[in-house]
Amino acid sequence: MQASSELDATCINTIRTLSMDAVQAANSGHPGTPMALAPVAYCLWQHFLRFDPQDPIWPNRDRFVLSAGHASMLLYSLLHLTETKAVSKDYETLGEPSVPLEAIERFRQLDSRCPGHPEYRWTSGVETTTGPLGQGLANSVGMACAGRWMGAHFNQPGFEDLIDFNVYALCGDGCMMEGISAEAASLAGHLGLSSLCWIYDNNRITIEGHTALAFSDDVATRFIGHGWNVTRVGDANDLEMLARAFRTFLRARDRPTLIIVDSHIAYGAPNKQDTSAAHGEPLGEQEVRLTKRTYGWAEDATFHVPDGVYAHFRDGIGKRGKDLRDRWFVRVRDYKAKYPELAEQLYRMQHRQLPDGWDKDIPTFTPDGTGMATRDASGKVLNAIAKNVPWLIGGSADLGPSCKTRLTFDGTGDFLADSPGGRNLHFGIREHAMAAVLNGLALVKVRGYGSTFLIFSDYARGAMRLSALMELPVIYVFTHDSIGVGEDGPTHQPVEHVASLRAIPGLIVLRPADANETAEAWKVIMQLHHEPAVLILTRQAVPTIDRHQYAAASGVAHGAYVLADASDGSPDVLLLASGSEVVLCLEARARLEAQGMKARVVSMPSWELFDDQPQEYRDRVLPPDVTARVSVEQASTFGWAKYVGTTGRCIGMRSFGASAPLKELVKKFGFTPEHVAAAAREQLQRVRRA
Ligand SMILES: Cc1ncc(C[n+]2csc(CCOP(=O)(O)OP(=O)(O)O)c2C)c(N)n1
Ligand SMILES: [Mg+2]
Repeated sequence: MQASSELDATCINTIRTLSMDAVQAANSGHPGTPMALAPVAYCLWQHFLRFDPQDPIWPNRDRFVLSAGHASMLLYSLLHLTETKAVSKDYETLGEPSVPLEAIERFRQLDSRCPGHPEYRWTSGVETTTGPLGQGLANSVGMACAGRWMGAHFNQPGFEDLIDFNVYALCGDGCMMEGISAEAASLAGHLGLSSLCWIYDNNRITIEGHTALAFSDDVATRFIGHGWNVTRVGDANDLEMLARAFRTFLRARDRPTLIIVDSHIAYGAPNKQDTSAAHGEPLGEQEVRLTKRTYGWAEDATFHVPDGVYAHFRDGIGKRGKDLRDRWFVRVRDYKAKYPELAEQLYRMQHRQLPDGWDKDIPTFTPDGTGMATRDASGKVLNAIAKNVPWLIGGSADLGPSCKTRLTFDGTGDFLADSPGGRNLHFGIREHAMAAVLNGLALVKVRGYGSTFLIFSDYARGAMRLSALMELPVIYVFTHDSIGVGEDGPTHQPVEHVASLRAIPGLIVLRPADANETAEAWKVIMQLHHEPAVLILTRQAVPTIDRHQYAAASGVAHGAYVLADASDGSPDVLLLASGSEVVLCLEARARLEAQGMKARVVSMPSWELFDDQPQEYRDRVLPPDVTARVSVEQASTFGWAKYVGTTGRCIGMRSFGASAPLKELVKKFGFTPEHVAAAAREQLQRVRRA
């Protein structure tokens, strides 16, 4: 490789000027970092990244994550100049470019393939959505875990390198400061993820100014402490040193690599280089011209791609990527002949399909007045499903024994540095990284689940929101779902969590009432392709409802269903509940019926699924003319008015909980059959008075 060939410089300056011009045209965005990191990205993409622009979803491609998502123009410029092709939602490569020049000209405008920050599923070649700093780094750890696991599972004698992709992530000071990067780095170091390479843009600038204001970590020492291989490039423009650093990474066998690159934000801008002003605002027309002059660029040319640039990328990453990709598919053909079952698994996994018979071992639970905790039912169902879905893997943030998410059947094992084929992941007490790692798994199409107590979903929320935004079918299992936790007290009793999860668009929240609803919830979840799901489960036992007496649990698929109706099918009052409060409503209903009042109990495990039903179904479950309504849920009442109306009554939590035996808590907070029945009676009186 020629370190300073003119063509290299032209390509690098094309990335820089496209980025400057796009930000200037949009009159918003972040020009400085793409300008500084253009040589780093160029060196990586042109000479190392195993990526085929013609087929940007080839399964064994190296992943490139731009964790510093504000530098999005860097990625868009690369996708444009490498002529990366668009891929349809059905995984078909389309002939058209993913990022045409017009998209760059319309950076940050409505419907442009170049939104403010990179968005997965919107722009082909964008491997994950980034913008919230640190998330991309943690995603990259998940991707590397997925690669590790897939290698252990799919690579076979004669096919030892079928899955061996590397994962590169580019980050800045902001990513380094965010706690999630520390969680993720600690986990990656522990697992010895040698396919992982982070590149840290050490420009010492953030929005408020010099990092001296808020950051003085010795990053190298910190990462050595995390068990990483650390190397340094003193000048972001030194292609030879950059190449050497990447080669050092490629030689690493037992640990991840951090490359610290010293750079100058807005490199080449005479008045803005090394200033925070270059971080998040356009350079200004005049400064753009002056910078172009520094680069030896035509000052009047905008969005200019000089002759030979496309061809140079075609000859570099284009040719190398296509050769690697084509050779890989030839190997897969041979693999298919030799290992047809594994090849079939790989295909289905990549297309988010399930194996035939995936649900055949899901148990049905017999009616039982004592019943079992829904977390226990979930553990049994999860194991029954995982037995038949080999690429369903997951774990817990150190609460596996409580959340019942451990896979216990033969051949599961632990996912560790020296046992990468294990299916039980151990995230350690790192909820935020756990959720982001799950996103990383899902981006590589490994089906992942993670568990903790519902209360600690707060610690994972930043990444959960991105599961939803990226439309990834990640599975969250959150147990200890309410004041049902009892003696642990208000620090461990979720109140606002269910409502706040329901508020995330696209996230399917399920809070099943008993063991059979839990089984049905898992069935729904496994069949989701583009939605993450949260399964909210009890710590304490709840009765297993007699489905001969009451409606079938398969109603869960509709989100809400009539569990027990008024004897004549024409109720005076509706009792709506989810989870552990459903049986409570059955008891209240019996009391009301004994007093001559006709009540219907609606089990409502999932608002999102119910809201998706046709109006006719929703009206059948919640007849509009029955306005006497009571909702019962051991959580914030926020949102229930949508179903009970402004005249209905919500029984729920309006304060934090308390530390006491559950028996006392249900009395204190009104979760007793007497209280629910009394509320229903009041509702009936109100309606009769009206
Ligand atoms: C979680 C999160 N917090 C805050 C922001 C807003 N933000 C965007 S970039 C940035 C500064 C980042 O500094 P650095 O990573 O050093 O990037 P540079 O300016 O060097 O490109 C901030 C605070 C964000 N995107 N994400
Ligand atoms: Mg910085």
